[in-house]
Amino acid sequence: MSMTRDEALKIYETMVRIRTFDETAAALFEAGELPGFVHPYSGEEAIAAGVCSELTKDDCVCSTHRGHGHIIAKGADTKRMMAELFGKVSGYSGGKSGSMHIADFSLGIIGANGIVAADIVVANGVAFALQYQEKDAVCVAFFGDGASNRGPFHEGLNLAATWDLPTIFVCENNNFASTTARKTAMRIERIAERAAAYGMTGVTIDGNDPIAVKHAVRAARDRMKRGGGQTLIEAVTWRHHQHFVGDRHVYKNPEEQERWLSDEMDPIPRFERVLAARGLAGAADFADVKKRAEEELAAAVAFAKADAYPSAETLTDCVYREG
Ligand SMILES: Cc1ncc(C[n+]2csc(CCOP(=O)(O)OP(=O)(O)O)c2C)c(N)n1
Repeated sequence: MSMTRDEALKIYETMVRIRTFDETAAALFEAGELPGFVHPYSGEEAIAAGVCSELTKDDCVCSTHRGHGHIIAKGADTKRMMAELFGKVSGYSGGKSGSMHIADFSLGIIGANGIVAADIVVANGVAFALQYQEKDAVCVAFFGDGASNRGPFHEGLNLAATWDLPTIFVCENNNFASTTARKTAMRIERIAERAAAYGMTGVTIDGNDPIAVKHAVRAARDRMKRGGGQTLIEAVTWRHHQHFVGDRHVYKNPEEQERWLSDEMDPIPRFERVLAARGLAGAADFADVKKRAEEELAAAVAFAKADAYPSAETLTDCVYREG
C-alpha cells in the first residue's frame, strides 16, 4: 500500500499520542491521582490508528473499556479526556463517567462502553441509522477476543449480515480477557473463522502493523460497497500492561511478555523502522512527534488538575429526564 509522508506521519503521530496518553494515565493512577479505573491500550495502538486513518468525519466508532486509543484516533481532545479521568467538570461527561464512557457524537465517537461486547450491538444501531439516512458512512465496532465469546457478538454479526448493515467488526485479539487466556476460553485458533457462521468475510491480520490494519479496513469498506457484505477483522496484538492498572501480571508468561514488548514487536519502533526504510521519515521526525505528544499531555494534565469538580447541585443532571 502506497502512502505519502504526511499520511504515514499522521498514523505514527496518532500511535505516539495514544501511547503517551495511556502511559501518563497509568502513572497518574499508580500515584493515586486518578479515581475510577484505567485500562491501558499500550501495545495495541496500530489498530486504532490504522482503522481511523481510513475513516471520515461521518463514520462512527463504538468502543470498549479499553477505549482511549479509539477515541484519540477519531479526533477527541486529550484535555477533555484527561479532565474526565480526573472527574472534572470540563471532561467529556462533565466529570461523571470517567474513562469508560467517553463520547463525542460530533466526532462520530458514539462512546466507550464498560459492558463487554455491548458496543457491538450499539454499532449496529448506529449503522442502521447511517443506512436509513442513506449516508456513505460506516460504523466500526471495536472489541476484544473475550467479547467474541459473548452473546452480543453473535447476535450482532448475524443481524449486521442479515440486514446488510454498514458495520465493520474489529476484534482486538490481545490473547487475554482479564486474566483468562484466549486458548482456555475457545476451541478455535482464529476468531476470524466465526465470520463464516454469519455469512460474512473473516480476516486475521497483524494488529501491530498499522498498514496491514489500514489495508484491511479499506478492503472491508470496498467489499461492502460492491455488495460483498460485512467483514470481521481479527487484529492480533498484545497489551503491554495489566488488564487494568493495579491488577497483577501473574497470568502472563514472562518470556512471551518480554518478546511482545521488545523493539522487534512493539508497534511503535516497528513502524519507525518501516517509515525509515521507505524513506518517509527519520529519527528527527520521531523525536519531534514524541516531544509534541509529551507537551500535549503535560498541558492536558495541567488543564485537568486546574479544572473544577462538578458542583453538588448537578449531581442528578443527565441521569433522569422528565417529559
Ligand atoms: C458483560 C461483562 N462481563 C464481564 C465484565 C468484566 N470485564 C471487564 S473487561 C473484561 C475482559 C474483556 O476482555 P476482552 O473482550 O478480550 O477485551 P480486552 O480487555 O482484552 O481489551 C471483563 C471480563 C464486564 N465489564 N462486562
